[in-house]
Amino acid sequence: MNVLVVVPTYNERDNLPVLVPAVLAREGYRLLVADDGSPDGTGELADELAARWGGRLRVLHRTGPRGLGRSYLEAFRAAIDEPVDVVCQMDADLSHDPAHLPALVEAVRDHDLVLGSRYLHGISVVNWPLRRIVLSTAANAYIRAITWLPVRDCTAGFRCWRRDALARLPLDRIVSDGYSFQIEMLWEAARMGFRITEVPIVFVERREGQSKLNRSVLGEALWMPWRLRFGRRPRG
Ligand SMILES: Nc1nc2c(ncn2[C@@H]2O[C@H](COP(=O)(O)OP(=O)(O)O)[C@@H](O)[C@H]2O)c(=O)[nH]1
Ligand SMILES: [Mg+2]
Repeated sequence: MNVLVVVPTYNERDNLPVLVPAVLAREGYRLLVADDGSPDGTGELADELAARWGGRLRVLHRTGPRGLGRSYLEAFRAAIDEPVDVVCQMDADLSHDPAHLPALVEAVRDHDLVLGSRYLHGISVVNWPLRRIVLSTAANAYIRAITWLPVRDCTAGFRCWRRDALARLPLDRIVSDGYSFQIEMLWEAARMGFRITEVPIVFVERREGQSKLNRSVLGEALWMPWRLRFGRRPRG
């Protein structure tokens, strides 16, 4: 299977040089980095890495308003035109171990979307303070209660799509950013009747750089389930 891994970056210069060789160590894997003009120079560093890896690493330099959702949408639109079977998405901060990629890719053989889940067998997160565990599990329970999404980890950012399925998803309807983006994509996938499954991963909190989780990202994620459930979204 040909795999394209999409990675959004904002200030990840300490992490990207570790992530890139780990992903590209596998045959048939390519990378698309979507950088949002990181002030720390992650974009230039990604260009240097791209020169070293030939055509296997491409960099999308975004301009204009930054955002995780915006970056993913732009990268996914580029990804569905690529000659690949599978499109994966993961964070750049090494929270998502590339060693889990083959399990996700294997599971997508008979599914449309595979989630790398932190909540399949208890809670598999490393180095999270208790308040972050409570926040994330409570957020997931809340989202599932409102949306009835049939998965354990609705906000997972480690995912694997069949390219042809991703190409059918109505990307122009997606309005949100942050965690809310992951919820919205999952909702649209479920509405399309996609075959969705989860495989367990161990999530390790970043050691370098900073999380971009903030109040507005959280607020959007708490509001979005209601918008989805009652369909009060502007038509894209
Ligand atoms: N392109 C882009 N990437 C972002 C943005 N915000 C976060 N990211 C990336 O998204 C991934 C997850 O972000 P992170 O801050 O670690 O969120 P957390 O793991 O939930 O704390 C990382 O690879 C970040 O570099 C953004 O505005 N634009
Ligand atoms: Mg992170």
